[in-house]
Amino acid sequence: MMVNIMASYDLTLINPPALIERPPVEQSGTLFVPEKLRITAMNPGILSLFTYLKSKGFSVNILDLSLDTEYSSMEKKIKNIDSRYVGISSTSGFDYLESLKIAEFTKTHTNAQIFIGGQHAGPLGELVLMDSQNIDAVIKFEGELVLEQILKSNTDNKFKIPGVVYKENNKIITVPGKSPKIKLNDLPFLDYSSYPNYLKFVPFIEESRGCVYGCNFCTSNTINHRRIDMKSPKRFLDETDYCVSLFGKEKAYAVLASTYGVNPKFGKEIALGMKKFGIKWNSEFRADSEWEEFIYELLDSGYEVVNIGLESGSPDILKLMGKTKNPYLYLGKMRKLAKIVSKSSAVMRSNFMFYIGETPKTIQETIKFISQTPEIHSVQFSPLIVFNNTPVFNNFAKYREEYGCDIINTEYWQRRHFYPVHPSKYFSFDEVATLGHVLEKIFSKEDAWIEAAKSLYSQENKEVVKKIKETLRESRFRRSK
Ligand code: B12
Repeated sequence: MMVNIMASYDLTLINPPALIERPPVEQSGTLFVPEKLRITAMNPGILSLFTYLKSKGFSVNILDLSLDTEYSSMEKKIKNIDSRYVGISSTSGFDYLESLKIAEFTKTHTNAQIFIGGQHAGPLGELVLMDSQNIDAVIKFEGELVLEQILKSNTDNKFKIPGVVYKENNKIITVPGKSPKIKLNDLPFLDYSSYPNYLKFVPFIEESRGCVYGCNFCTSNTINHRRIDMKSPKRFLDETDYCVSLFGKEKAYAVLASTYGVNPKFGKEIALGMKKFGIKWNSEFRADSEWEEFIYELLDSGYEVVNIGLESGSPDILKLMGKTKNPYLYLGKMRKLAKIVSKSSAVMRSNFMFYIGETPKTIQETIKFISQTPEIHSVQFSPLIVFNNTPVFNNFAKYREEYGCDIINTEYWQRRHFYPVHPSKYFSFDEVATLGHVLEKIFSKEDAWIEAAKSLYSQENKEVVKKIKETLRESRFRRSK
């Protein structure tokens, strides 16, 4: 297909809304978004692509549809697109159907060629092109250098780049190999103020990209081929300084990392540097990372929620998850961490998952762990969601035989390629969802739970934040929707 060379823009990047089509199951843990709230976050992937491509001289704009609640309003906005290319970013299974709808509207109303990428659509690869006739290519991994190459190219070969999936004569072709990877230190500072309504959102700053761990349920290591790239502390702090000059000191800043401080020296230097900004900020790290090297500096720097994906208190389940080979050391480090955090003003939050193979004994071990670690102020319990191409997805038949687990394989989830799970012969999805609700209420202090949950939603001003917190409190702790 010919691209429209007369178009006003080279590329329009689109952030889809999540969950226009709501799931037909009880929402809990990571699946929990109250009826009255919408996820309101800028899309950092899109912002990074935008910033980089603009710095290379391309004309790019961003269409953020995350607050749209109906397909009809999205269609109206998409009709106005005047670009050679349109790139859609699908972060999670929650926005995938909505992304496909955006592709359909774009194909109907414009002449743009359409790509899709992001942490959900990327790893799906060929499946996306089987799901949609409207998408021309899937970019499986990081997008900056790949999009630059595509936008520069005038030939029909423009998609022949490692990590790109495209159609040729109705055949789906995946170009093998790892896509070129940008160095985070070489990226210009994110161009936040070009993001539509940027002051509505939680400011995001990337500390690192990628994950070196290999948890069997997670996709975080796929997008970067299990490599990690970290910004130098100086680069990170300079960018934060710039970001604070735009967003001010009232907002809570989210520092993006699969594991903050993988290089603990960097973790310490960044924490020391953050103090001078006088802001509140958060990130995530693992219980068994080298947090001893930076924890006191972190707690003295405005760090407000220590968010740990502990996942389980059961040694057997932790091993099955591939979370750690040494569960006793891992759980011991979590206890130590919680004790230290409890002496600060930060919230100690721990996330748990009901995993494949849970038995009454493993659940009891997790409950016992939390009871015996009262310094944990807030817990979140999620049922396992199985993502395409993760080890747990690929080995599911074996697990089914061994543990009696099953995926909820209805049309809704098949279309999203995102499967909730009945964890074992002992527990159904609904049972663990209900149990998760109860455990969250028993073991969380309300304010701490809400503080930790608020980063998914708008931070436009104090009034908005207050209202969101009230809605979260009502829907989580007062049994209203
Ligand atoms: C920040 C973040 C969020 C933010 C912002 C989301 C957003 N719109 O980007 C918030 C808090 C809102 C959020 C919400 C959720 N998230 Co989230 N989130 C993350 C996190 C921590 C970082 C992602 C990130 O921004 N990285 C930095 C940017 C620069 O990287 P990137 O997004 O990968 O973008 C690059 C490439 O993917 C690619 N790319 C991205 N878009 C596009 C588009 C095109 C056209 C191209 C070519 C390339 C491209 O190029 C980018 C630059 O190289 C990841 C985990 C992690 N550590 O990576 C989870 C993660 C993406 N989230 C996840 C989930 C499950 C959710 C929620 C469902 C959880 C919930 N209930 O709260 C919701 C759903 C949101 C939605 N819109 O669907 C899962 C997704 C798994 C899956 N396959 O579905 C992840 C992987 C965490 C995990 N391991 O489980 N999330």
